[in-house]
Amino acid sequence: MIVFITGATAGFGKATAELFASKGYDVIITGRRKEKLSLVEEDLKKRFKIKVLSLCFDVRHVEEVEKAVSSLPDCWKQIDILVNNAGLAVGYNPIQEGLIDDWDRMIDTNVKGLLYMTRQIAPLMIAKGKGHIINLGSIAGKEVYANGNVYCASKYAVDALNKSMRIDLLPHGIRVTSISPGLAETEFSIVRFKGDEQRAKNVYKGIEPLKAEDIAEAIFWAASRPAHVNILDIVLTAGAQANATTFIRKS
Ligand code: NDP
Ligand code: 8X3
Repeated sequence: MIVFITGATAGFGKATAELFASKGYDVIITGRRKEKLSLVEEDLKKRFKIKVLSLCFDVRHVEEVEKAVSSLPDCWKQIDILVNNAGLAVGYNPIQEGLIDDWDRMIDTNVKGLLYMTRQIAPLMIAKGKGHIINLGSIAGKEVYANGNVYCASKYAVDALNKSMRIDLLPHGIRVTSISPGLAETEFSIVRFKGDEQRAKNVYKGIEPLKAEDIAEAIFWAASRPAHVNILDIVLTAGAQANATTFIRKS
């Protein structure tokens, strides 16, 4: 079995690659940071004795996505599961102060990148007559919060795409699942706050957030249900989080 995971140099993607590898899957991992990608590849090969293929590209660039997928040897094109995970939040401004470049990065990565990947890989699954696409949504794609504006909009778009691609792909035996986590501690907030580690830490202050491994388990559970079971959406939060805006923080 082959699982293709975008954004596996850190966070959920890396933890998901490790979990699938530990279960004997061969994995295709991607990301833009070549060194980190190579380290993950070496580590997975060493620890799990499975096959690993790493592809270094930016999901925002359609030509890079097309080249990466078309360059796969035929045996690697037999993809069983695609995890559309690569994504990010950038900035935390009210709409009237938003930076256009931040908006473009989020929309181009979270929405267009996911579409470019799906457009390349869904036909390979259709040719096999089966497959499973797992999209990383978010609690931010269910409810909005102050200053979340464009990030929330990008994840609402993922929610809509998840529902609509499920309809389009149903006749082809392809299951489509959304995983929609709340606060989880990864590189996410460091990226959102552009390297400000203290500000990133404050996001999780007084809370035990979800860990990348929790999300990996949800992804693996959805992917490993028998063929007659279709998991539409898993929304999961930390124990101290009730919805997008309600938390209990210990002082
Ligand atoms: P991380 O920042 O830890 O990891 C993000 C991954 O995405 C990295 O491997 C990064 O790799 C990759 N990535 C980002 N942009 C691109 C790009 N343009 N092209 C290719 N790869 C890219 O974040 P998380 O693991 O937390 O986030 C993973 C997904 O989960 C995202 O879609 C995020 O929106 C979503 N999510 C996160 C939550 C959280 O609280 N952490 C909660 C809900 C959803 P590289 O930099 O090497 O390219
Ligand atoms: C990430 C979770 O609540 O920071 O998608 O938007 S949140």
